[in-house]
Amino acid sequence: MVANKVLTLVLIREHARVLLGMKKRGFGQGRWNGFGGKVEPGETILQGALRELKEESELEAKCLDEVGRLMFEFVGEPQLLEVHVFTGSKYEGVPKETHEMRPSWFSTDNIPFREMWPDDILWFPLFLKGVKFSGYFLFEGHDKIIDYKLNEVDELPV
Ligand code: N91
Repeated sequence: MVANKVLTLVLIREHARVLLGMKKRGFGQGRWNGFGGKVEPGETILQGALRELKEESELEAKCLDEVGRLMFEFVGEPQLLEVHVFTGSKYEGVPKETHEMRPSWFSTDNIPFREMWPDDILWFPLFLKGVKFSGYFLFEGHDKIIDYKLNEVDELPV
């Protein structure tokens, strides 16, 4: 059995806007993403989320809440991606372009779904509604979802 790869995804939300970053390299390149990445050995998932946010945007979040848990499977790849979705609205700093990401604020009624991962249009409405959610997406390649489950939940799995 292969262990899941644990990743974080941070969506900074302020009033009616959300901060996304255009991924300039690597996995997800050319798509607007939240900020995040792999959790390193020795750090908690929350510490990983705070670190990746700082590395990719130069923002220091004062508080992050976990609001979603998404599992991604890619046909032909044995390892599942276990993505912990965090949000927060209190931070210090000004979003800056880094070697990884070009940040930009988007109005919550103008999220650029056509330039995002195809699952985002399915779960973002739950995120924007402010409820917790849990999902599983099976991808063929990086553009096609061939199966999925998505639920609003009271509590995220531990
Ligand atoms: O970053 C955002 C907003 N979404 C996101 C969706 C994904 N679907 C599959 N993967 C690997 C994703 C990463 C981020």
